[in-house]
Amino acid sequence: MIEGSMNNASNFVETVDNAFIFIFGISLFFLFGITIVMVYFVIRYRKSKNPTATHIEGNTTLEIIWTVIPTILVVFMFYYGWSGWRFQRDAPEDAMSIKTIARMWSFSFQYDNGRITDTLYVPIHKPISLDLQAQDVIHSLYIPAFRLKQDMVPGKKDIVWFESGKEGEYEIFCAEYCGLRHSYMKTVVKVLSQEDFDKWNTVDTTAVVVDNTELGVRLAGKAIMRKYGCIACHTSDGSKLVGPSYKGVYGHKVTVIRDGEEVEVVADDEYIRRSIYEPNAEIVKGYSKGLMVSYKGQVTEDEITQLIEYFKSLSNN
Ligand code: HEC
Ligand SMILES: [Cu+2]
Repeated sequence: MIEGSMNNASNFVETVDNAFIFIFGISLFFLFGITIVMVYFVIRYRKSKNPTATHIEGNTTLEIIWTVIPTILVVFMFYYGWSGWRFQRDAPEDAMSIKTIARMWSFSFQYDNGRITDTLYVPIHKPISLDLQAQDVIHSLYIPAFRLKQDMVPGKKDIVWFESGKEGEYEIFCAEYCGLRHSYMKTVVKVLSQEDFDKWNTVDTTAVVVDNTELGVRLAGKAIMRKYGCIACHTSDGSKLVGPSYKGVYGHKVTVIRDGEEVEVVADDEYIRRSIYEPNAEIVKGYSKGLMVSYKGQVTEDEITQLIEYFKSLSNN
């Protein structure tokens, strides 16, 4: 167990809170101190009591005092802040690594066994290191209860870590404005006991069961859409978000812009696969290029097949 994680949501709560209280306390002290002295002077040296102003040349002792004391205070603030930050940077070697992906507009978490989720599950009393990757624009992983925040910059590899000492559910936000549906990038981290975590981690929900009933197909499709955050931009009810709705797409004619030219294509299996693996090769007319990133290497062929079945079911009625 890492020092400081005992009963706190994370091992950083103590250091961050101490630095905060220290800085806040000093600021409060000076706010009141200066205000009181100022008010006192205004009254004490008002015109009726002190009609002629005194010319003061300076006072070396005072100058030294008000330079040295604030310098010492600021150095302490820096020390507190810096030591807390250093500690957040150095993940222990035995930390469990979870790949954390941010894209417009969702987070997803990928575990060593290949499992991908939109909620972060972690065991209690175990150091966890999050391997951060932004796929499109700058995002920022923010877990207020853990006192943890780190920008996620495309092309830059950053790692943050934590150890939680308190089971529960804590909010995760994106703290860097990343476009239209930025505020939808919220999810949670669930801190479980080791047994519950192991149980969760062995029951495999990645392989969504497909039976051939319409309900089965829809459940599987919805689960995949949630897992990869497609629902940030697409709906299944016909309403437009950032991308077109899936309703009524399959088997119908779609007007797309390919190499700057408008062409009509039929949305068949191949078209759907291309839309997911090379989304910017053909842009549906009326929508913007560059918003949807390729899901090659993430969405598997099996999942594409399931999605196609799902889209078919949305176009049948
Ligand atoms: C950041 C927003 C965003 C996300 C996330 C996103 N898409 Fe898209 N998608 C778009 C936009 C915008 C278009 C239209 C432009 C284009 O053709 O690339 C589009 C187009 C499509 C099309 C073609 C639809 C049509 O009407 O012809 C399919 C299929 C598709 N997306 C599937 C997916 C799947 C599956 C996922 C998740 C694995 C996903 N998208 C995630 C924005 C997004
Ligand atoms: Cu974001």
